[in-house]
Amino acid sequence: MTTKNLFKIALFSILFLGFGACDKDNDTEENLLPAEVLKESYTIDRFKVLNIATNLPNTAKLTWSVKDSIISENADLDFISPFQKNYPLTLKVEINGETKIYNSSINVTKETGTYSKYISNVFDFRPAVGQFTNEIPQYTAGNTEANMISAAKKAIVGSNTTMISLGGFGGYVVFGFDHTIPNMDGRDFKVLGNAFWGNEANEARAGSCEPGIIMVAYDRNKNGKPDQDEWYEIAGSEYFKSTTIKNYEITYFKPDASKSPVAGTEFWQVNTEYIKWQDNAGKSGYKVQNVFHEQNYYPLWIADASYTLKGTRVADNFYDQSGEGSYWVGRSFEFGYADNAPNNDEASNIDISWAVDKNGKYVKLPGIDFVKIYTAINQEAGWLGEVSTEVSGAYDLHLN
Ligand SMILES: [Ca+2]
Ligand SMILES: [Ca+2]
Ligand SMILES: [Ca+2]
Repeated sequence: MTTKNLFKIALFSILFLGFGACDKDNDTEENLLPAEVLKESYTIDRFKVLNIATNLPNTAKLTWSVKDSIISENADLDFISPFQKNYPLTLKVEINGETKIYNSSINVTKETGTYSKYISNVFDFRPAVGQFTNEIPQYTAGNTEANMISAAKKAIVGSNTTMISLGGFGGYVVFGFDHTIPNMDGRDFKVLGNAFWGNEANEARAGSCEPGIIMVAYDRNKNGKPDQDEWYEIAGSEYFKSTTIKNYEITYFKPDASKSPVAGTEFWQVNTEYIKWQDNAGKSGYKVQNVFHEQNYYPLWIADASYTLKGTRVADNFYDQSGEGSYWVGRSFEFGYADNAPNNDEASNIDISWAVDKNGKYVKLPGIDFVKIYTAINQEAGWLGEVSTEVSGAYDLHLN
């Protein structure tokens, strides 16, 4: 045998034994946890979600902590912070009676550029029929839906806003922010409207309160837009009550211009059979045209002869406080709705932790990127007209 061949055999043996040893190690350590699960450190900008995936067996129990606070018990960690700061991170993994601790850190850096705490974009706008529809924002002949979404954007983006009206039940707007609003302890963002208190000597926390349902979305797939499966409803104070109707649907029909107005008995009733509506509970009727608003109440950019809006319907909150039809007030709900309390009231602030899934189960979102608001009430408050949610902006309570 040549020296060269001997060398080859020796090398082969070393490789073979080497692999053999490796196999043996794997056999004995099969139940042991890997030496490394986390990187030494992570870096993420403020107001951005860092996702750390572990790929451990799903029988493992994970506990994520920053110092003494447990921040998650999920397989993946979604971490977000509004502070430029370094966080020591600990992951405790328990499996088959074995426990292992992994240490890392998260370095939260200041973003380049400047975030706005206010709404940065409007994605969709479709009001219900209403006495302010086609006026707030203003419709001009030939406007398309895209034009009206731009008009809504002009009204509610940034700090210097005006207002949009969502009309009656189901009318909605969808907007977003240029960063993720983090879900911190307590309330996280404010929705601005035009609610105000009435005569507080008669009743406290009642007045022009026109509640809107708030939905939130976290941009989990990071495509910059809200996808259907990313939406969750904020379960406000009325959510679990038996008087609240889930999956309510209402269809509004375009007014028939050839039909003569049917005046009512009250001075303000110009046409009591103005806009026909029909709901998914088998009820139908007409929305009244009043003397104070002469424009068409049906969105003029919608060519269809009818359209349907849906969502959670909350019980009527307006009543005639005067007893003679002259003074109507709406009761404010305790928490979790838009345009339900004055802008300086705590009730206009929303906690992302109130979000629930379709089955009413609370979900834990790291933060939110998008908000949808729609009118929650299907009520005509006498001469005041339909209860309609107004939106005049929104902002992140954690960004200063
Ligand atoms: Ca929160
Ligand atoms: Ca998305
Ligand atoms: Ca209002």
